[in-house]
Amino acid sequence: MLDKFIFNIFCYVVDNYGDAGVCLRLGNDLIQKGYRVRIFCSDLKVLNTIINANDTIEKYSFLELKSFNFNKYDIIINGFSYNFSEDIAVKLKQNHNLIINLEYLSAEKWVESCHKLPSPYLGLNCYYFFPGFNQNTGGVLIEKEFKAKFYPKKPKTDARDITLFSYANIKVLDLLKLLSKSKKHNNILVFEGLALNNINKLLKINLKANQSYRFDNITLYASKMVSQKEYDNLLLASDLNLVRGEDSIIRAILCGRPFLWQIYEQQDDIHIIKLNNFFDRFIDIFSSDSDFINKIRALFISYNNRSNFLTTLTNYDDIENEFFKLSVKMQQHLLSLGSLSDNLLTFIKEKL
Ligand code: TRH
Repeated sequence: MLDKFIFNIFCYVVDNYGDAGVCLRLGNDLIQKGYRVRIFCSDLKVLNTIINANDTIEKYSFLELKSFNFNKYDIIINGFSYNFSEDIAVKLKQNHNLIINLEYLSAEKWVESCHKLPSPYLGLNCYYFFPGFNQNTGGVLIEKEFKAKFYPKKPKTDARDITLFSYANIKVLDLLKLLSKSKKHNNILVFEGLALNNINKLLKINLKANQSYRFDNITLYASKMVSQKEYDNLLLASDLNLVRGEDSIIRAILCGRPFLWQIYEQQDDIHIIKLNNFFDRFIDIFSSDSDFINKIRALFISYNNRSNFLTTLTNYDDIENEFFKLSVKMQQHLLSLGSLSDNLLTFIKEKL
């Protein structure tokens, strides 16, 4: 039924890579499902940093939006409720185009009551669509290709492979101290940009991409940013992933491996409320694991610089096995929600 339709993703990049990351991932997943997809991006440089070598998505800049002629077979996926101008709205109104406001990921309860509601923006044919962590939301993006690459993993006995993608974060130092007490050697891949700058500042070193630095039982390997698929593969191959925004955290969960989330900071500590809601949603599902989930919650809160819990832990080794088991449960739960792209396509078919 959707064969003749073209998906147009409006991707307004506020900051960092997550906005482009989510839009690119959704676009590629729709292409895999046989649809034609165009992406209009406000920052093609950001998009091009993470785009994969074989991606066939059609790319346009935001400037091109103004002169673009949409027809009735265009569906608009408006990434994160971008306020596009009235002249664009007039064109979309003429064709009665379906517009989906794809929202930010949040585990807050209110999301469930707003998911799929009409959005009154400029009188357009527009609906909210919320990713999320239970059946009352759109779920998260799960590409078939990603699922096929998954393999179960147990922690290795002698070494631990870790990826580090963070913002400025003083608590990375506490984490390194904790890892240095481990019986295992820690190989940490640090990505260029905010994560590497942070490490350099904390350790007073000047590590550059393709260089390494060893101290205690830790070796840091600095890396340039890689394509999104390469990044996903690195997460899959690791024993612990230190992630940050909404796209990398979902990948980390889907890998079924332990992870720590440095959540994107918002005013008035809203991000800490979101972080707590995230754990609440998992306690809703795995109530018998609530003690351990709360321990991991405390770890995350501390990693986000709201407590000193990290310094009270004697050894990461002590929690690693249980953390692996919990991570697999979280992964299985997300998989059970079905892919956001399928949930979205079902919704679109209802609305056309
Ligand atoms: O880049 P981010 O910090 O983006 C953030 C969040 O999305 C946040 O929710 C949003 O509000 C804010 O930006 C404006 O983190 P995130 O979401 O994890 O996105 C990173 C993307 O970059 C993700 O798609 C993975 C990708 N990536 C690569 O492709 N290659 C790399 O080498 C790395 C480290 C990441």
